[in-house]
Amino acid sequence: MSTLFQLSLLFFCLVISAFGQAPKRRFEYKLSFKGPHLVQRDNTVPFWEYFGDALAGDEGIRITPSLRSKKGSVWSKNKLENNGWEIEAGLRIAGRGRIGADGMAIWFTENRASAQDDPNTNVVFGAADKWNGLGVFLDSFDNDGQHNNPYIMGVVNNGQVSYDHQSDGSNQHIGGCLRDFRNKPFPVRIKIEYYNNMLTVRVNNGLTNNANDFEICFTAMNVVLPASGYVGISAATGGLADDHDALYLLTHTLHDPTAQTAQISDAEREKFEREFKQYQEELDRAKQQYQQEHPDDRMNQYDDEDGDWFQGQNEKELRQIFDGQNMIHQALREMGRKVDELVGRQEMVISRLNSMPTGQQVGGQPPPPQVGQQQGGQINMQATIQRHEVDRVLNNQNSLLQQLGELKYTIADVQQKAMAIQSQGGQRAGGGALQDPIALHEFKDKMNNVANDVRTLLNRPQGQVQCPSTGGCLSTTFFLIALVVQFVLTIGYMVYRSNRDAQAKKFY
Ligand SMILES: [Ca+2]
Ligand SMILES: [Ca+2]
Repeated sequence: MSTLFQLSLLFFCLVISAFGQAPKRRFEYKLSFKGPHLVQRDNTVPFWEYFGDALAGDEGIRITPSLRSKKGSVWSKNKLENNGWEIEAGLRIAGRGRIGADGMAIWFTENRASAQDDPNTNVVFGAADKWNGLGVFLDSFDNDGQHNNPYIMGVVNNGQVSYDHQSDGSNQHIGGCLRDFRNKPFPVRIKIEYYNNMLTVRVNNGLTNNANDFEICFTAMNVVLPASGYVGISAATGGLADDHDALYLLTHTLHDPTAQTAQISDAEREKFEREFKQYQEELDRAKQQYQQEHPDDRMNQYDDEDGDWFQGQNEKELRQIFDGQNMIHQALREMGRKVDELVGRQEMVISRLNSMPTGQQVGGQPPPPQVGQQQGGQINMQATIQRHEVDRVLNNQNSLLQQLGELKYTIADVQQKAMAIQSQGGQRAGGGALQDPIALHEFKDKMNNVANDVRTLLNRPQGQVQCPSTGGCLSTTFFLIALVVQFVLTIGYMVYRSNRDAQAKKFY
């Protein structure tokens, strides 16, 4: 049974190795472009031709500016002639609006644009309709109102069918995926692979800058494309407009790794690489010469910046933020790794510690007494030390509790005394009417004076009083009554005032 299993596993591995072997890739520099130094002095891009509103810069080709109703395209001068290939394009689609239009397309078609074309016929994202080959569309605008744009999709045409814009090609595409590709900090990258009649479109939606970050948008089997075709990128704007930039396009041909022509391919590759290197050197020389001739030219500024040719200030800041976040992310990952390492070490130490007493017990036979005593002594000592520490902590806590209790008693005592003082004060304040001996004495003196005055008046000889003949003179009885009323009022006022003072004191 196990032999059968091993045999089947071996067979499975052989099958995997036979079919899973990656194709050989060969870079096609005549079907590729990439900045910097993209344009030559005569504003042409080597091996490429651009049409319509497209404009080539040093770091990329602006297929359309963000203006209404613009169309542009860029096409390879040479044909891609291989039955397996991979095209990777770096694009930037940016606009101020929440919605953009119309979109962009990457082409592999039998025919291409020419200078004699009527611009009105370029109705499919800036290129001609009824194409023969493949178009991978980045459709920004939602024509059919299904809320499924921006959308990336592939449409294969045999040269007979008109593209249906009104339905956003929903019945014509062979696969697609919903991806927001507008206004991203990094270039949006589309990788189209055609090999063994299988078409795979992978996407990086411009949130990371890592070279290998791609996710599959769609895969389609049994796709038949022309044996050779031009490679192109086109774009169009409508009532709404975005900048559509093609930053680079890299083409590789894919070859069967087991084919006999591998040796010849290597030789060819070396030759092409040599040619490419010579070409690059030539470009660098031309650039240096240009810089010497035009030392103040703005072009020099762009040379120091990496792919920033089309970037505004905001995009640059966004990109810096994303770079910073990437760095933080990396640092966090590194920290996480170190923490894992530490945890691993700690576990190792713990497991070793645990194994020490167990080993002693499992040993079974009584160890030599000295060694046994030493080990036991060590372990006991560790335990005792720990017990001491715990005891000390407990003692500290107990003494702290005691101190807290004492503090509580003291506070209660102080509170009691304060309350006693308060109540005493209240009592004193309550008896305020009897408390004012000085005032009473004064009052008594005044009353005495009044009484003396009254007595003096009463003791005066009657004859000296010249009463008027009329009854208007003050009678003695009336005067005494008035005096008593005044006395009662004064006493009442003093009692009232002392009560009020006592009440006021209570509040403080
Ligand atoms: Ca559309
Ligand atoms: Ca739609």
